[in-house]
Parts: sequence; structure tokens; C-alpha cells
Amino acid sequence: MADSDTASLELSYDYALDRDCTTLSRHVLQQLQSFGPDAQDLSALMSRIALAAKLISRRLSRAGLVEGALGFTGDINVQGEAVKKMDLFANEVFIAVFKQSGLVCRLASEEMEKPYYIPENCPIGRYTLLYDPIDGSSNVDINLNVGSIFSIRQQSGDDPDQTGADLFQPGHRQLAAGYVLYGPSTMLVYSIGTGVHAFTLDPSLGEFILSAENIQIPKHGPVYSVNEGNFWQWDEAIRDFTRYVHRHEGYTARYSGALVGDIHRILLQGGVFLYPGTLKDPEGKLRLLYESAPLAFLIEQAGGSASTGLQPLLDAIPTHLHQRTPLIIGSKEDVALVESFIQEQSLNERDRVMLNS
Ligand code: AHM
Ligand code: MG
Repeated sequence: MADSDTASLELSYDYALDRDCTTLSRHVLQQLQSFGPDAQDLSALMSRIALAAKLISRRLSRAGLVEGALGFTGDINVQGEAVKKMDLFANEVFIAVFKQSGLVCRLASEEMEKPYYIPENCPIGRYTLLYDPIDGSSNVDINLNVGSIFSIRQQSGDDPDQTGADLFQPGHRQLAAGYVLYGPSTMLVYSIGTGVHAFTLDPSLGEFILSAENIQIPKHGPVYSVNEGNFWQWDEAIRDFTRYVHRHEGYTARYSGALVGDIHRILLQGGVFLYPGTLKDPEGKLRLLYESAPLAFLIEQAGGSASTGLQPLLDAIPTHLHQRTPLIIGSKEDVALVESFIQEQSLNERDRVMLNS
């Protein structure tokens, strides 16, 4: 073998090895360019989330074979929704991985009415983890993709009533956010405010390995993702937007019933996801603190935008832990297009009121 061949082989080994060693915890430290205590904390938090993701992924991958993985528990959660066994399992997994971690004093999730305290962590655990353990759980029993969504915030108060009141802050305050997509492969996509990065779980290593760095969402994309079964329950503005995409070439509908998968597609290919308010639920379905805000943080970090229709989503301040909010999220130009229909409707309404007064 010529010297140049040996050198290039060594280079490609180096590259492959270096890539395989870019685990999540190492990546966080690289991003922050620091080994200081805050960087170490964030790195440790992300590796715990990765461990939760691996445990959930393992159970999902065998869900049809093991006892007690599929179906409902028979309980109704604080949202008034039937709880799936996998919701409960995944909720417990996040609690278990953060116990005795010294990292988070409190966890809050879709499945728990009040925040869950880990008193032994509280003297030193300065963070709160907000999460949706299994997002899109209607997909679990039919073996389609689901996700987990997470957000890390600084704990900024004592929270004596244990209502999580100190969390009622805009989404800009998130320190980190992301999701895990349990699809054909398991991916973890995260941001700590330094861009958006994707990791793929290599089952042979049991590690999340960096697979895409600094992801940028296209400015415009072909996908619109919305549950059109709610068409007659929407405001006229959302109906007008839908009519617009029906009448113009270049749009395609994609909706999986699992937000994380739909957002992942839009992050990579561009487009817009909407869950607007309906007659029955004027605030829509999605919860601000542990669904919409983390995804908005991530999509903005990738150069996209997110809105409630009335304000930037990251400016929205909740008044309670499980608050819902309408969500329009994705490529900048597509979100702006939806907003333009909403603005037009509110101008028309204003004119009508003025004419009648
Ligand atoms: P979940 O967290 O209880 O599963 O609910 C959230 C999910 C989202 O993943 C998805 O976009 C939406 O609910 C689907 O709702 P619908 O069936 O009303 O379209
Ligand atoms: Mg959810």
C-alpha cells in the first residue's frame, strides 16, 4: 500500500473514531467551551436525559412482546386524558434517572398534577426538568413513532405552595430544550442556546452519537401539518390559510398525530405545524411549558419561528403549570404566512365593529 493510502486510511479512522466519541455529554462541554460548574451541570443533565431516552426506547422496541407495555391504565390524568401504560412508565423513568442525581430538585410533567420534588437533591439541585414523557401516545399501541419532549429551567424560587409558580416565565428563560424521537432509529435533538444538534442512538454502543450539527430549518417548506378534522372548529383565519394551501401548488399535508415526528420532519425539510384553538378548546391542545415552549426554543435556535398567533410563543407567560396555548411553528416564511391570515381577520373584525358602532 502506498504511503498516501495509509495516511488517508488513518485519517478516515481518526474521523470515524472522533465522530463515535462525540457523545452528548462531551458535545455539551464543547458547545459551552467550558469545564466550569454550570457546563458540568448541563452536561450531566443531558446525559441523564439520554439515559431516560435509552430506557424508554428499549421498552418501546419490545412493547409488543412484554407484559404490561401496551394499552391503558384505566386512569385519567390531570389533563382529562386516558393514561397509557407507556405514559406512566416513561414518566417514572425520568423520575428514577434524576433521583439521587443531585441535579434537579423538581420535575414537572404532563402526567403529574403538581411538580414532583426530590427533597434529597434540593439543597444542591438548582434546576427543574419539565417534560412530556410520551408525546403522541395514541401512536404507541399501533407501533408508530412517538417522542419525549424536555425543557430545563433554572429553579428561581422556593415554590412553597408547590404549584411551580416560579416557572411562569417566558420560554426565553429555558436553559436547554429538545426532544427524543422514537422512530426507525432513536434520535435526540437538543439545544442549549448554541444551535440545534441531533444525536442518533447507536444500539451496539448504547450511546447517542452526534449525527448532525447546527441544523438550520429551511426558510420555507412544502409541508403543512395540522389535524384538518378540526376544520369547522377553527377560526376563519386558519380555515383561510388551509384554503390557501389547497389552492396553491407546492404544498403537501403531513400529520402523524405525534408532534415530535411532525416537528422533526419540518425541522429538516421546512414547512409549518399548527395546532390552533378550536370551538371546544380555544387554547388548542398543546401545553405551553413542556410541549410548545421547548419546541419553540429549538426551532428558533434552528432559524425558524413559533407563534401563538397573537404573539411570539417564547413571549407567552403561563398562569398555571398545565396551560395550553395555540401553536404555529416551523419555517419563518410559513409561520409568517399563517400569521398574516390571522392579522387580516382581526383587521376585518375591527372594521366590522367600527361600522356597527
Ligand atoms: P399527548 O401528549 O397526550 O400525546 O398529546 C399531544 C399530541 C401531539 O403529539 C399531537 O400533535 C396531538 O396531540 C394530536 O392531537 P389530535 O389527535 O387532536 O390531532
Ligand atoms: Mg404531548
